Amino acid sequence: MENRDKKILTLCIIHQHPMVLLGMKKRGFGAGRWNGFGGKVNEGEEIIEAARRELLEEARIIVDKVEHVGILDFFWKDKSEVLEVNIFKANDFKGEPVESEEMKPEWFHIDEIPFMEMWPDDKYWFPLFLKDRKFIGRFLFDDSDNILEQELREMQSLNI
Ligand code: 6OG
Repeated sequence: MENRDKKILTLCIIHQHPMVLLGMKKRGFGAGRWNGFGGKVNEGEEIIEAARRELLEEARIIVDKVEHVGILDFFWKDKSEVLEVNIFKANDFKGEPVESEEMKPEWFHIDEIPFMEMWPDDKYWFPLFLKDRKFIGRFLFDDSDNILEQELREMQSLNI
């Protein structure tokens, strides 16, 4: 496990209760699913700066205060790659979300989050996200992206 290539990614969701801002991923990995905004962390870049950059690139919005709320590791049964997805929450932002080449933004009421059109892990951790909890976890998928195994733990802090 330790030798697998690990990619560090960000995922940022704007939460203005009772609404969340998601984007329809238009291309690349996860295309056709609603998700938060995010992507790969560049060499030498702070993870939180990567989260801000992706929000600007993908939704054209600027966030100042963002909170690191979750760390999820994703594994696939027959792939060596591991994704470490760092989840961030922001409540306020500047600008108006607009569609980019990568994402089509849309607001959802928390009772109408489209879990059937999201990554299958999301329905497990989103309730913690909405309650302002912090969490870590790991999910193992098969090659059709079905969950084979999962662990999810609420944490007091992510400084582990
Ligand atoms: P690019 O490769 O397009 O960034 N991501 C996931 N998000 C959820 N909710 N579940 C997963 O389960 C995910 N795997 C990756 C991280 C990919 C974006 O997709 C997120 C990034 O925000 C497997 O640069």
